[in-house]
Amino acid sequence: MFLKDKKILITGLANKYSIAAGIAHAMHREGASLAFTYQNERMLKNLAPIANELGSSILIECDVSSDDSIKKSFTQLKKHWDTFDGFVHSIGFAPADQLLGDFVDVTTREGFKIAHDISSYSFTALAKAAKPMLNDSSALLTLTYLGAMQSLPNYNVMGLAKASLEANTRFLAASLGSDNIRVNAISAGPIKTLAASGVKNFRKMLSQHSERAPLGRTVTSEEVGNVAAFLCSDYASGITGEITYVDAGFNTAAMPLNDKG
Ligand code: 0WD
Repeated sequence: MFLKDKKILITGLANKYSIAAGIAHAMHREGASLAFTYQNERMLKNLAPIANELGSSILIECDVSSDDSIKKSFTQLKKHWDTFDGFVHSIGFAPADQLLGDFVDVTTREGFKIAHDISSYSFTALAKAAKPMLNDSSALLTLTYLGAMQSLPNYNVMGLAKASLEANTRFLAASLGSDNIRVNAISAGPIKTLAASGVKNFRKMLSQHSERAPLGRTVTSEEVGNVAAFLCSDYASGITGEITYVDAGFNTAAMPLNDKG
């Protein structure tokens, strides 16, 4: 129970397949009290039973594209928790037309703006809003993907947004370090979720991942959840500004082993 006495806010739990669901389960298992935000009314239907199962009745609407919505959501949270110990930012978005086709052909100024706003700036925006309520030894966590470091088909402008998110993690870590607030990211391997289904040929990504990854498989949301729980716990008190890969080793292998000739 290494998160006993920790209060953690979870964002981006769209349904039971969300990575945020795996994280919430692991954090609950380790004794954390949880609160959740949801993007809009439509998301509440899937979130409510999961939150209930995890002993939480704190469900707050928060659309991270709006400063007003973020402000209102923290005012709401304050009614339940005077202070808390961190949040998980599990939010990413780019318009569908940005994730289909050749990068140069499909990327637009508007698509770039939206992808960076929702997938990267929102992490800063949430940190800004949360800061006055964060306890000593708090931890913030976001979810990134290898597309920040290496190109791949169709991921396109999301790769740029994830690169921004990773830099964001380092700058937030530097900014909040003096308050003893840690900021980290998990770079997860591909997992079949709602957001992932927006990336064309995602199934092919999964099978290629299993071929090249040293562990010979993909990862689960539960595995990501376990690392997330650790990173937000005091056991990780010496870790900040770090991108931790939970990808069955995929990023460490240049070629599949069965290609050795
Ligand atoms: O393979 C994967 N699934 C990977 C996902 C590999 C590596 C990283 N990630 C990242 C994603 O990029 C994202 O940052 O993990 C994070 C969580 O993604 P997920 O669990 O794969 O996807 P999903 O279950 O769809 O949750 C993302 C949610 C949204 O769901 P949809 O699919 O309806 O957009 O992000 C939320 C929303 O609930 N979201 C927002 N929340 C508040 N305000 C907003 C918004 N404006 N936009 C999206």
